[in-house]
Amino acid sequence: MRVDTLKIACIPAYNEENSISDVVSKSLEHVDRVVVCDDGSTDKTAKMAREAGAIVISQSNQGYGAAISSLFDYSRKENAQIMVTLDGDGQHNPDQIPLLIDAITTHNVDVVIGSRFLDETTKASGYRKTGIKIITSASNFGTNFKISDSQSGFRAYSKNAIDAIHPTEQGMSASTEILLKISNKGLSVAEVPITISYEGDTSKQHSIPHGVSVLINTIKFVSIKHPLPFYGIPGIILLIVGTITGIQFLNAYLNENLIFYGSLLASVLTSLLGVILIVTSIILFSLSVLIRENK
Ligand SMILES: Nc1nc2c(ncn2[C@@H]2O[C@H](COP(=O)(O)OP(=O)(O)OP(=O)(O)O)[C@@H](O)[C@H]2O)c(=O)[nH]1
Ligand SMILES: [Mg+2]
Repeated sequence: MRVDTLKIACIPAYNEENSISDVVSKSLEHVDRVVVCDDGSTDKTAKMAREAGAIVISQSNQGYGAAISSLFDYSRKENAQIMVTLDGDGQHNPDQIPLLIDAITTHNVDVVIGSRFLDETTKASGYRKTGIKIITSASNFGTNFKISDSQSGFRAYSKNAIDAIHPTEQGMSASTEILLKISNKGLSVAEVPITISYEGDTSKQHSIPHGVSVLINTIKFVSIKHPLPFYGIPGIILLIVGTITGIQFLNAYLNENLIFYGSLLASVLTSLLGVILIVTSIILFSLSVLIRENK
């Protein structure tokens, strides 16, 4: 194997003893090395992965993002030219690894995302699809990308991307965090259609709490990246509403000697909230400019 063309498949796996052997051995047909990050599994995931030919990184259970971060560190240290990530639960088809690698080598993009929504035959259930679409729209707002599947774990990263991205989110929000970092670093992204299997029990977490927590984190990332519209616009609207209510209160008091305590309270509270949001947007914006300049 020539080190200057090293291609590694990286698989985060948590209690995947039923599927990991198959994923590892099929992946080995398309890359030089397969690395599994076993994140404190309590079953035979590590043993099965090793027997199937993978290098296994073991660590205490910290979450999907922590495993992805260790896999980035490994690929960077080994000077990998291409790193492909795929799930260990068998939902991704390792025979599609070349589709992602080819997009990097022939089109010279930095990151390729395998999208389950570009292939008509994908059978994602309605609410799961809706959830991913909502998260993807929020993520696209933050990144200015126009991708269709921000939550796909089937991705390929070029050496540029491996060197530039250091994920810090420990949980499932790492997929969005990485997209934000790709956008901040000015790396290029493309999508290729992949298939995904929803047969059997593949989820590590219940879909709804999982989706809600990823959405909240996505909004957090986006709000930090675009503080002026995110906090400033609602702030201005609240301040306008507060001022109008205040004027109405004063009008009634001065012209008719009536005191509407409700409007007085509403006016003070909305104006105060508006001012807090406007100040927050300015502070966050100034901080982000400072950080960017320091870089
Ligand atoms: N190392 C590690 N891997 C994890 C952890 N949680 C999930 N994974 C792996 O990450 C992959 C994706 O996890 P899933 O729970 O299937 O998440 P998902 O595919 O986005 O969700 P579903 O569509 O509901 O299956 C699988 O290979 C899991 O084994 C973790 O805490 N540590
Ligand atoms: Mg899964």
